[in-house]
Amino acid sequence: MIRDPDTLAALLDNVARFVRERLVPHESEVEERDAIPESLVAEMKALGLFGLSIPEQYGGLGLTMEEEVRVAFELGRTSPAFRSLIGTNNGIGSQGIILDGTAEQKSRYLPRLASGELVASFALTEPGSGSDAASLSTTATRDGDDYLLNGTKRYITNAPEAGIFTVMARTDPNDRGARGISAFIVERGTPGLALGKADKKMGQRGAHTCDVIFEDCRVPSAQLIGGIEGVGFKTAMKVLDKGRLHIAAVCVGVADRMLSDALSYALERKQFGQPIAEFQLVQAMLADSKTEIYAARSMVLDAAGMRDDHRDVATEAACAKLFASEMCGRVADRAVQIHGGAGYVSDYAIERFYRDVRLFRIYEGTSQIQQLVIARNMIREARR
Ligand code: COS
Repeated sequence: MIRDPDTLAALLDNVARFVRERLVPHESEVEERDAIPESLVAEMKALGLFGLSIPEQYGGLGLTMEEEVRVAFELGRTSPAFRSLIGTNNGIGSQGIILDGTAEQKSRYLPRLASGELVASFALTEPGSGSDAASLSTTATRDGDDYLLNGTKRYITNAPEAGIFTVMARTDPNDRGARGISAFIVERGTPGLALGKADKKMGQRGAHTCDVIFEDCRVPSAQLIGGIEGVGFKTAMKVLDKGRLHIAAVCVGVADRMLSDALSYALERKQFGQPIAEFQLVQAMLADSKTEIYAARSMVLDAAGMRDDHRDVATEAACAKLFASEMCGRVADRAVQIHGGAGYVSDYAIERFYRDVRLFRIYEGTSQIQQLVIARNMIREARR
């Protein structure tokens, strides 16, 4: 963990400069080619971006949650596709191993995830189970010393790039709920594991998702996370608590970028003889956006600090994700409005961002799931 303020300031500075000088100039190319240039991936590896939240003993930077969200604020200031590539190694792809894995599982996989040699994906969602994650139907049936996995996972981020998958599957066919689910680490190339064709998405070109299909995929029992059956759903929920905070931080960063683009445009663009930034109706959109970004940023930092203090942040992470992702959508909409006709054509980055940020309200739990988590926790607390 960095903790020392000067070291953290230097890291944030480095990331901000990398985003500004290396990533922003390649945004259009990534959009057009639907791919991040290999040279940039190599630079991201060299900067340690794949191992931000992986403990130092495994070669990562071991950032605290507060430090990680501060890095995410900076990484958010460019196309979300860049963040997405390193996102699963720092978040949902690796956290199951970090939080609940055995010592052997950690030492086998974490160093290669930290360096970026290996990309990890998180395979929870299925064709028939999205928000109702506990109803998943992929099975893992014990067969001697192995498990046989059968089922299909859908919209799996970074699956085309992944070297390992954290897979939630049902080990107890008699328990149709959360307690029948276990988590496994499945390596790419395992016979019986196949990938579907890459999804055509609304935005975030350069970030890839596809189906992951298991057909009698034989996985040794040593790949069961933590070596314990029946706790895979809890592992997934703990992973998502952290993931939601990270996504909330990215929303703050992207919103900040969209607002700064809108402000530059409003200062440049003249109508009725003056820059449109002089008009109070435009100022209202700028001011509301600034205020909401500040609110979301404060929420994210507060919740991150709570997590670093080892407090349960399921509610606060959901609040932060709900508010920050909805805020990001409103800022995107206002930023397009400020750009006027120019905001609707792809000469300006805002047209791309508007499509890219739509995903934030959906993945790692929709806004409605965040509302449900928050209200349920409130009710449970009140009844105690
Ligand atoms: N941390 C630890 N444990 C948790 C937890 C958390 N944040 N949230 C739930 N659990 C535990 C519960 O304590 C419960 O354990 P017990 O059976 O021992 O009591 C178990 O997990 C089941 O929880 P719950 O009863 O709340 O499950 P439900 O199926 O009713 O609902 C929701 C769970 C809807 C919150 C969950 O399915 C969810 O988050 N869905 C959205 C999935 C998602 O985000 N998908 C995105 C895919 S990844 S990009």
